[in-house]
Amino acid sequence: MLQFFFLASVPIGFLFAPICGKCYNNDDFAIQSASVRHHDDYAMTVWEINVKGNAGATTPKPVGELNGAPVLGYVFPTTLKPTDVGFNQTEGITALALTAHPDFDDTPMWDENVDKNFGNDGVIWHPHWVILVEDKRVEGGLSVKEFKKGDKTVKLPANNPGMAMYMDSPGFQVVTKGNTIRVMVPDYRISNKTDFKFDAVACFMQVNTGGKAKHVDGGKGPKPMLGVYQVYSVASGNLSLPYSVQ
Ligand SMILES: [Ca+2]
Ligand SMILES: [Ca+2]
Repeated sequence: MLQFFFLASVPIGFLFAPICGKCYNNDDFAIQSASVRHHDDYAMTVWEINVKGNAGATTPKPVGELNGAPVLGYVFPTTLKPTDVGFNQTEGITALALTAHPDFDDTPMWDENVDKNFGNDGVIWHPHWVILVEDKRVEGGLSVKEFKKGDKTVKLPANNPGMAMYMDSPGFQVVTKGNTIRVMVPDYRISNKTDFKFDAVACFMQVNTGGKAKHVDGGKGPKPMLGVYQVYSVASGNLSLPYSVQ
């Protein structure tokens, strides 16, 4: 009982971590190589990122709110077209982002931790299709492309979480083991494309829902809904998307 009162009397701020992008820049995000291999027998590609440390072992500490919520990601920018994965044709880079974010769940159709609650899986590494665009409002220089709610020209894949950005939650299996994080993508989910190029990026992102959000850059100026604030490592070193599917 004493312990209960002690916990209950702790100001809420102490239960959550301060927002910190640099804190997560460790070997778990130091990319050493990346590959995408096609497996004829299973009609799928297996996408892998190898890091110096333990892939997926570091996840963000919750900050207790959606606004400013931290998101860590292993991202594969590709030369796939937005239409290959179910979006309308639009300018930007089609990327498969493996993410973890304990403050919110954006996979209402999936229950990745298998506890029958579909709304509590944000911290489990899971994939998103996103369209990335250049964005000078954030230090990482990229954000997920947004659109005006109700824009009739916008087409999103079936498992999009209903936000006004080019994002889908495709539900592909993600596995972390040792220094590797991998995701399995059935061929039909990428329009049977096996001739694309790709790169791999480890980065820190943050959500902005408007109002007074705390961002790692001090929150100067307007912010994107989901922006890249820090790039930890890039497989190619220069984001040239040099790698081919094997
Ligand atoms: Ca979920
Ligand atoms: Ca769950």
